[in-house]
Amino acid sequence: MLNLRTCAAKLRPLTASQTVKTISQHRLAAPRTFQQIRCYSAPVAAEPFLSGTSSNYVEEMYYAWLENPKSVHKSWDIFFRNANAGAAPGTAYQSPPPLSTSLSTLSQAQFLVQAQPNVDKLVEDHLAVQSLIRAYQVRGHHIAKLDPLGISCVTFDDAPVTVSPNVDLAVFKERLRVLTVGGFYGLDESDLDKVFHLPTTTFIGGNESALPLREIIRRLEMAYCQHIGVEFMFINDLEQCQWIRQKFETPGIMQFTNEEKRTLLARLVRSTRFEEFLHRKWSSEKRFGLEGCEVLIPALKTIIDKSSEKGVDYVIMGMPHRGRLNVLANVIRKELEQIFCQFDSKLEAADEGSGDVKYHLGMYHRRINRVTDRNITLSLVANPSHLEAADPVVQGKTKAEQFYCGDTEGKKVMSILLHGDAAFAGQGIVYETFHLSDLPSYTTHGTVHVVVNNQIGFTTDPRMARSSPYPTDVARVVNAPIFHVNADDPEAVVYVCNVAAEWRSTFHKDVVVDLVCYRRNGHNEMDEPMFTQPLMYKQIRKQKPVLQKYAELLISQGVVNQLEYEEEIAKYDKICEEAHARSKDEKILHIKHWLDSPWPGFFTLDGQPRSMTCPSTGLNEEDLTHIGQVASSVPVEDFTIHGGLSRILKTRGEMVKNRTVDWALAEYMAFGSLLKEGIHIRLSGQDVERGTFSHRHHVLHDQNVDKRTCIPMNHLWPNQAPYTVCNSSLSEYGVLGFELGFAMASPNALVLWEAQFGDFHNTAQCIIDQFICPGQAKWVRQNGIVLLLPHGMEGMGPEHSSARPERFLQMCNDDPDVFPKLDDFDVRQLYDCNWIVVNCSTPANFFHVLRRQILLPFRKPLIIFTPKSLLRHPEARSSFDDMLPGTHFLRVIPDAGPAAQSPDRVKRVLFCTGKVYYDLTRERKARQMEADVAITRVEQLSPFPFDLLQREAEKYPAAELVWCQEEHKNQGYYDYVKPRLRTTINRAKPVWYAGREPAAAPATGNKKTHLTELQRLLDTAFNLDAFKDLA
Ligand SMILES: Cc1ncc(C[n+]2csc(CCOP(=O)(O)OP(=O)(O)O)c2C)c(N)n1
Ligand SMILES: [Mg+2]
Repeated sequence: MLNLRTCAAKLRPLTASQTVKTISQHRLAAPRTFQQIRCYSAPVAAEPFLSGTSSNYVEEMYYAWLENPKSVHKSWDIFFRNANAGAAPGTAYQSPPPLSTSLSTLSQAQFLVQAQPNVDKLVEDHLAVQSLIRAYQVRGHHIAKLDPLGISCVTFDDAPVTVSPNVDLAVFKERLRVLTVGGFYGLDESDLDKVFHLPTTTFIGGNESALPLREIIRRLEMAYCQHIGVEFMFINDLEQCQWIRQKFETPGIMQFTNEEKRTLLARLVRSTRFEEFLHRKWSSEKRFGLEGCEVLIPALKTIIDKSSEKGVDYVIMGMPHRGRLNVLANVIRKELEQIFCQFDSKLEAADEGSGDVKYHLGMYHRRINRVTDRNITLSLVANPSHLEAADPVVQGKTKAEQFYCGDTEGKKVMSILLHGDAAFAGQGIVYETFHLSDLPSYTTHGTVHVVVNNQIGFTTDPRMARSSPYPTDVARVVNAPIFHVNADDPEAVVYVCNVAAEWRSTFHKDVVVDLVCYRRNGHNEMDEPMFTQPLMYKQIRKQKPVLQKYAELLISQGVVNQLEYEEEIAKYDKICEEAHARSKDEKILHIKHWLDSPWPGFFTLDGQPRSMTCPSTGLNEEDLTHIGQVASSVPVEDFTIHGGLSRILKTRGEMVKNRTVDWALAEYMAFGSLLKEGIHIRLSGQDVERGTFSHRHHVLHDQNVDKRTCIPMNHLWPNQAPYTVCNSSLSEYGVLGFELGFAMASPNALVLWEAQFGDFHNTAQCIIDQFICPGQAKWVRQNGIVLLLPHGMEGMGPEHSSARPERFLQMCNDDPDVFPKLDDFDVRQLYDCNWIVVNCSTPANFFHVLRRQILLPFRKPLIIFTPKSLLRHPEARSSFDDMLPGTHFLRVIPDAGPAAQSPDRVKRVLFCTGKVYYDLTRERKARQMEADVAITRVEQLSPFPFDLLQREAEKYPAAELVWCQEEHKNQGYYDYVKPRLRTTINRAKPVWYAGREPAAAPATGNKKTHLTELQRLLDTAFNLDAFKDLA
């Protein structure tokens, strides 16, 4: 918890240079006849009042004096004249002359000698008032009445939570002690009616520049200590701080018209009655109701209305379970019958796949915003149970939508993220997502975050769930202002939501609205909260629902009458009843109706692929050559690249002349050719621009000009699609989620995420397990994201070696025991699978699989285990011939040597995948066993190439079948491949294993052991007696 010491630290004033900047912004017109305060000829130590906090005040005085010398006290006038005249250190301050003496009659010398004892008190009082104002700005939220239950879970210190709003110094003494830490800065009862000049860092004065202390305190109380707690003074940008102060301090700024109040009431009616309706009809169904935070609906609608007014026409939202159905119904406006029919357990599923529970499904809806009369599209992204996992996905989708509509500043497309208090504080992905918010290739130009802070997470109290006072403290890292608001004050909520939306549209930065509320029921409707939170729930039972409170307020104000209120309720209840009646006609549940990202035009009207074929992924020689030439050149003038890179480009150029490609060039060819066809390509991940292994070099850096870069890929063709390559923050969960979201937005983009090393993908496991693997099954949503996972056992130790192929393969949905039907097999099989897993052994195949990803008539995630040492392996090269028109991705690469020429004589077929192929061929050659042992490469592991492998197995009737891998036996591919190979051959023969023993770690840390293990597996692979005794 925040203690007094940290509070005291927070009270530290702005630095003088900061203050000068703000003040100068506000007083640009002031003539600069005097040096800036920091440049006084009198050193700070020599003028005791010119230190720390007081220097701010002195600067205030100085600027006031510049504008009008008479506006400041005479003592200041003399001081500034003296200082301006170059008074020696310590002598500029002199006591003022007697009031009766005219200043003009005094000589310069006289200024420097006369004394007046009261000035110390005067300066101190002014400083005290300024400190007091600042204390309210910094710490006012600590004592604001934020908790509707009044049991505040937020303890900063012993601050009283509720204090009478009377401005009576006696009452406020304690309150101010808390606010100001060191007491009331020496101000006294007698000072309450003294008038104080207001600094430019406050707006409480309205049109007045000075106020009596009593009024200053009253206005600060109104601004900072009612139902809104504004946390913003940590923001580094002074213009932004001023903007917020102005929004909350300006007297009378929080005014609502009667019309606005009625709209707010109507929205609360809908929110409240929707939950009541569900409760009445399905009292024992889980719905994670919004009771206790019904104000969320008007809050979101306000943010959307205001954003629409500011020009936004597409809002992408992500949210957890709490109140999700209500948001679907009343914010996104999903047809109520579609929601209600989800409660009917007898409905049949129309779509293939698992489907998902109703409070996880997404939604996309375009409509007219009634308040602004402008079109608005709302999309709620489907999400798993895993709290906050959808955050980066929403951001990625938002970025993509901005990108595709040319919205470079986020003026048209924005995201809103909702959070629970426990999840917001607890889940690290929140932090990872915040850190994307200001990165050029990841920013969505400001997200409005709304926290449903019901002061509980399932059964756990905040004091056990977080170490920070608020659940929102994580947002401080990106300087996002945080507006805490008592959710039982709907007008305060709507006000801060308006400010939040305006903030976003003004500064394009994140902002947080913390709705401090309660949860009327248990975690879900079946739960008993009194087991664990008895006192809290006793209080909640006494709590009047917010709708009732607000209706009573408006009736008492004469804004509505009882009858109108009741009619509003009856009107909405009727809407619900009618929709319920209609919902009974629904017989089939269409998950398709819950799609969050439709791809218009990509599928047929029934949502089917336009064909079940894939054209050749080859490319004509001319294009291959052209891309190769650009890849080996610097396509801009006067650009000096590093000498080492010149050599790399030269080698590339030679390869192109020889009509060959290595891995990097193959990738270039695939990307470059798709860009020509209008396919946007986005490659993101840690250090992807150069490539972890220094092989890619997609961004060239001028060695002489700072930050001057060139991306040759963007200089390939006139009218090509743009290429985005971006080094990411050091996050896997956040960035992979983001790219997945980016890939959701359009089927006409190739979006790739590359792990630094393949094993690091496990810190993004939730995105893989919850979205990539089952996304289509749960949400009928396709996604063509590509994961590039560097993988290979190269003696680098337990880490950096394995991208864990076994994990991906274990999650493939193809049946190991069923030999599939083979009509239009290769594409149909891809259509049916949940993702594609490949490990290419040649650059050409890598080229083809990347292009196939786009040329397929549907989208599937693609997992590629990519090489490390093969990037530079002289044999891992491909000829242009393997990439020309008519060529395509080879799911299996059969042996093409002596073994294949005389297959009957072959004694063993080694099936393998990836880089071990090169070890095996080297060994085979060394042992002169090319006619005895065939080596078949399985390039596409999943979906399993049953058809081609059947052909391979049948081709060598006398051969033993062996699966060979460099990974340990319990890892890699063996457990996946073995049963499928057995099915392929109708279990006619055993499938033997040549590879490392089972192990806990993916690889040894000892180089020698590594080499010994490798030799041992090669010995087994080529020892034709190895399995004799086992047969
Ligand atoms: C990553 C993750 N861990 C655990 C859970 C289980 N769980 C579901 S809801 C919940 C409590 C959430 O509390 P909060 O974020 O405050 O939201 P509330 O339910 O109070 O609205 C938990 C722990 C989950 N869904 N996701
Ligand atoms: Mg909660």
